[in-house]
Amino acid sequence: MTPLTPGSTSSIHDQFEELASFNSDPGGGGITREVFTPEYMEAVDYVSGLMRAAGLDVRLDEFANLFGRLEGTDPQAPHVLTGSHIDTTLNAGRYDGVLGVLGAIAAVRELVATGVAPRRSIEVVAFAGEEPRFVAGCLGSRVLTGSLERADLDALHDRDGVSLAAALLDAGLDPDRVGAARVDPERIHCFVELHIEQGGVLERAGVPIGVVTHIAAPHDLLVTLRGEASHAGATPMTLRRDALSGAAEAALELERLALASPGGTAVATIGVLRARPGANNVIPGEVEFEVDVRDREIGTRTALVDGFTRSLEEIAGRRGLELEITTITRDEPAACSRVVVDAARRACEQEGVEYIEMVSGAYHDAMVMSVEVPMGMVFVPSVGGISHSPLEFTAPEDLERGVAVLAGTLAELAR
Ligand code: HGY
Ligand code: MN
Ligand code: MN
Repeated sequence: MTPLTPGSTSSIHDQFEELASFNSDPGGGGITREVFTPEYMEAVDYVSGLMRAAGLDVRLDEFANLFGRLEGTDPQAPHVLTGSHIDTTLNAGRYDGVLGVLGAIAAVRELVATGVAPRRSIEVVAFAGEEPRFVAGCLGSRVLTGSLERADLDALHDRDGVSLAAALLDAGLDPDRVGAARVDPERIHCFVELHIEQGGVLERAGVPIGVVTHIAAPHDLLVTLRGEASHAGATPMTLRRDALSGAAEAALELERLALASPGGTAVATIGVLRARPGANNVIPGEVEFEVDVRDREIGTRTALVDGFTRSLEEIAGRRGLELEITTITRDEPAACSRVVVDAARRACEQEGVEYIEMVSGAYHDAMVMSVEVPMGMVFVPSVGGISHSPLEFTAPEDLERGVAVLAGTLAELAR
């Protein structure tokens, strides 16, 4: 499908359609567009064209974070940053992250079209690598805020063993120059992200807009259990050190701990598990799995991770398995700035749109940005609360309402 000429004033709905065509796995049913893949870099080109067509000054930083700038009347004033990501997780939907980028371009177009001349410049950003292809998420915003070291680029690998540094090189970028993408937080007045909710709170409440007050944060682990690979037929059950059986016991223990966590806001998932050597007639000698634990409360999250670590040690000891645990990310749950929250609330009131204040269960680049700059988020409903799935859907009028609220929020923050 040939992309529309980015110069055309294609509607945001056409743009969602176009962006969905940049897909590494079109036969999979959903959209897979992982960061730094060829399809991803083509999508970045496409969005650059949309930014230029909107009259924005476009730049790509050393980590392929894409920026489009609308100069304000006071170009020296700290600017308002708004955006999200256009990379996807595996077999995903078409709105996660994309709404925050296409919606920000549309919101800025709307402000210009209605004659708003913001005092503060407004920058639209598409952060590279929000999804965890390399186990850690929010890579682009970590680079911008200076929390991703050069050594991390070699240490982080994807499921095929490709390092982040190698993927950068494949995309024509220089890992040794990524540090130059650091932005002085003094130059950023605040960050606002428009995003689909990815849960069912708004739908159940029958309310079209969520103004986010807090973002739950992940503590992600990479766990390796090592037993003994041996013949599946000739090895008696009592003489085995089966790493996968140990991992299976750990997975059920993780679920039990999360369900028992006081306050009921913790969640825990093992979404990736690799058993080696991976033949059906060899007892798995080694299993590596990725653990994602999240909570809006740091105390209950820490208690869950500590409890799970003790369970892993007990299981490994009892089964004669070696245990290795590496912490991949440990982000602080983030509080949104009242400045941004109140601007979003007033934008809803001006639009005559009902809203609720709510917590985000998903993490976002806004979570990372909150370490250095005031931030906030605006949510629109996800039908059925489904996301990270081909079934992910948000009604067109909800998308447009989100853009209108973002435009009003930006107009106030950039005043
Ligand atoms: O996993 C997350 O919360 C985000 O959608 N990447
Ligand atoms: Mn996501
Ligand atoms: Mn997202």
